[in-house]
Amino acid sequence: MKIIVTGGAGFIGSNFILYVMKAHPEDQIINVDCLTYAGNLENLVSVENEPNYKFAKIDIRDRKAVYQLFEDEKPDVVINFAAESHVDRSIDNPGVFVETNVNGTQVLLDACRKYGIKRYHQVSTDEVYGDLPLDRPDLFFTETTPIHASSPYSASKASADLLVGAYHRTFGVPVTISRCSNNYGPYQFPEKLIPLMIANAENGKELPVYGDGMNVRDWLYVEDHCKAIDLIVREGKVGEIYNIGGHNEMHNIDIVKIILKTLGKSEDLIRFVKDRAGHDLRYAIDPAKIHAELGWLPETMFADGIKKTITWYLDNRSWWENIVSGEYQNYYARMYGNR
Ligand code: NAD
Ligand code: TDX
Repeated sequence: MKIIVTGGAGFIGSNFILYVMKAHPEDQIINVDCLTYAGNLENLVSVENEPNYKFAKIDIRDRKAVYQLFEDEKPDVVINFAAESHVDRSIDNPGVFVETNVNGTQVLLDACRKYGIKRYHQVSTDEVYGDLPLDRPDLFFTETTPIHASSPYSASKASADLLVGAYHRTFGVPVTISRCSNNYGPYQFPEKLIPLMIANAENGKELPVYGDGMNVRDWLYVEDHCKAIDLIVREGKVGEIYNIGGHNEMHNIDIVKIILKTLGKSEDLIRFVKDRAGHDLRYAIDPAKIHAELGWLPETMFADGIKKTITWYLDNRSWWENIVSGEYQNYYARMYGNR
């Protein structure tokens, strides 16, 4: 199978490429990524010289370049990870989220329509469902929960999902969509909660917790997400949406405390800061469908996954130090300077 993986230089995309090249060495992978601030080819040095791996520096908004790639490569499958992915950045500057997440998705769908495809898979998020109240632990997102996005990021991801569904119904493009909860693991950019807190604690900087720290996220180890996507692409039913999550809900403050404890640092580093605008209270996925239909279950318990993740960041200091010492400092000052 020839698979185009868009956004393959980012956090989940690079974990997916590393996973799939091990699990299915017979497949050919084309990593399509325009290398925004979040794209890092260092993640893929271990496979960059493999004969079944290729990198194409292409922006998914660039219709001409995308069409040319389809014409040259004739892919069987497209898996779209490429996106602007950080909620805080979408509050700061929503425009690029619409451009990449909505218009970029449409370009890929048009290319699939024009050149034909066996499967187009859209990597979406639980954030398209909005949030759940903190005092109703009995409620979960299912695939039929109405779309109800809160941030410009989640609105752009929800819009993309609607386009994907429309291209299936109207033009018969063979699509699937997955909506996953919060991922953690190696190669996550240190603007997201877990790597940001690890990096700050290691550098003796304050740990900025939004609001009262009681918001709830449902954490999944990145490799479990990758396995689920791989399964959906190979065995999932065309036209279907699959929720992915491992019933692992945690308050943000508890995650921060676990990180500090594991690193042997003081809780005095915690600083409660001004809340995120429109901050979603709780995400919680009901993964019953993917379990019943495809037999998927998460394999990594949070206690093990967070240890592995912290160890990875300690062992790969230069990977994130290069980031936090560069252009990222301007972002950090803008986001946290007056908070
Ligand atoms: P990321 O920000 O780490 O990586 C995104 C990648 O996309 C980067 O390599 C970037 O260079 C590339 N990209 C951005 N704009 C592009 C464009 N116009 N053309 C080509 N490439 C472009 O994101 P991530 O955390 O790995 O998320 C990957 C996907 O998974 C996203 O679609 C996101 O919405 C979804 N998702 C993420 C999570 C999570 O917890 N991180 C959870 C559920 C779903
Ligand atoms: O400095 C921080 N302090 C803080 O309290 C940061 C960066 C975050 N937080 C809080 C906000 C959230 O409640 O931690 C929680 C997690 O924040 P993020 O890591 O920014 O993730 P979230 O907003 O939940 O979105 C993530 O999960 C769904 C990904 O970034 C999305 O791409 C994915 O779709």
